[in-house]
Amino acid sequence: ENGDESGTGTATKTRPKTKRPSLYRVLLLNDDYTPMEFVVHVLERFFHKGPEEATTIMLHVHHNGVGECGVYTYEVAETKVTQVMDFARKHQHPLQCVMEKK
Ligand code: TYC
Repeated sequence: ENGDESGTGTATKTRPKTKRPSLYRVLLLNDDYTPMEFVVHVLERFFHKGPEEATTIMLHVHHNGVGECGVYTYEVAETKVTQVMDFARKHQHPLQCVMEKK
């Protein structure tokens, strides 16, 4: 009967609920046309990768079809996807970026 602040007579616990946010992977998809250097630039600019890790991720996507750029909460992941898709479109590259729940 503790922690029932509004006094409904309900037995509640005082422990504050800290629900952890769901996490989402942001992925790049391979295609035949986007230049490798452009993909490396995207990974550096939007995902804060250094040149070495960016190149490793780009080559992983090139060889495997898909690869992870980072893991974020929903709103951050959604923003990354929009930023990458807008940047690719602006440069007329078919690069695709998507998010998936972990
Ligand atoms: N396959 C592309 C090429 O040969 C390079 C590339 C890598 C494209 C990763 C997209 O997400 C990608 N130019």
